[in-house]
Amino acid sequence: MRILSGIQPSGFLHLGNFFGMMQRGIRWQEKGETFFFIADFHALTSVGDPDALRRNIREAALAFLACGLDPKRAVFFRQSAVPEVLELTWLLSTVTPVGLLERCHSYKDKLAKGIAPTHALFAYPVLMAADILLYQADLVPVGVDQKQHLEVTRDLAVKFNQTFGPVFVVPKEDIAENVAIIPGIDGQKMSKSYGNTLELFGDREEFRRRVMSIRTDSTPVDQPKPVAGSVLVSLYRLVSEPQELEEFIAAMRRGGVGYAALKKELLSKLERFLAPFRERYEELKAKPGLVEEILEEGACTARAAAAPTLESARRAVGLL
Ligand code: AQP
Repeated sequence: MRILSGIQPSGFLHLGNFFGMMQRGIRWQEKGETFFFIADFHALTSVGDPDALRRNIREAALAFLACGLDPKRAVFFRQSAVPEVLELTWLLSTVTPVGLLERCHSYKDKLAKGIAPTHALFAYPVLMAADILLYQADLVPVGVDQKQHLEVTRDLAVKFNQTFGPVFVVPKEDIAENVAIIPGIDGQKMSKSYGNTLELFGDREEFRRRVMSIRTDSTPVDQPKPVAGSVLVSLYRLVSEPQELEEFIAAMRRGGVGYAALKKELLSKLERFLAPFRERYEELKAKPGLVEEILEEGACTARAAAAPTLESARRAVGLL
């Protein structure tokens, strides 16, 4: 079984990326043939500063490796190092109804956030379909925000196969309900472009400040606190033992503990959880050239895997 997933270097990686995709994707290393990529072509739709993009790419690669991606088991590469993906995007575009792209929530959300309505942003799901179909992936671990894009990928694979013959594996999504949407400090989906993230490897003081500014209601210290819909509980659940979670929830229900104390308790569990990853991150960061070497080697393997698919697709449409 081949498992593939990607991450955009559109900013620093955060807890939502970790629990929504990275952690689950990395677990597949033990069981299948895994491909992970840094989606730098995709990031061009939102990052306009070349230096920022270069920095983000390196940071995303470091973060993924620090979180446990093992380049000996997984193929790890930059999307743009396999330019075949762009040719496949074009071939898939020929079977992509405009209406299908017009219905994509992510496009509408990004416009609402003030991102310019470029063709690249509009065509993003076609490139994403090419990312997946090029490697004949069976399974794609993602957060729920990518569900619709996965449906587009499946639609395009089926339509292409029906029109030109069986070229593509039709992939399945791998979404885990308990981590489908990790909330950010304001309660919305944690997202690089919402400015509401808890970064995995960012400045520690800023991390503390952000945890302490997580949105809560104004229940007084002595009163019981609502548990349903609480961002504190949603995040605490991810990084604590069941017994600790029970005690945290019991303290909220009892009252007598203020939000500041609850946030400090959450902070300590987050720090505990992230400590080994942060240590590994610092080690990797200190090794010049290592990340670049890993990505280059991954790109060679990825290109070799991509070539036969592209050839089949070219042949199917009549280009060979
Ligand atoms: N809050 C989240 N909860 C669960 N999963 C999430 N993912 C992202 N945020 C959450 C999952 O992480 C993977 C990589 O995401 P991405 O960086 O490629 O793009 P994204 O989903 O658009 O992430 P952001 O942070 O929201 O980026 P921007 O702001 O640039 O759009 C995906 O599998 C995603 O589901």
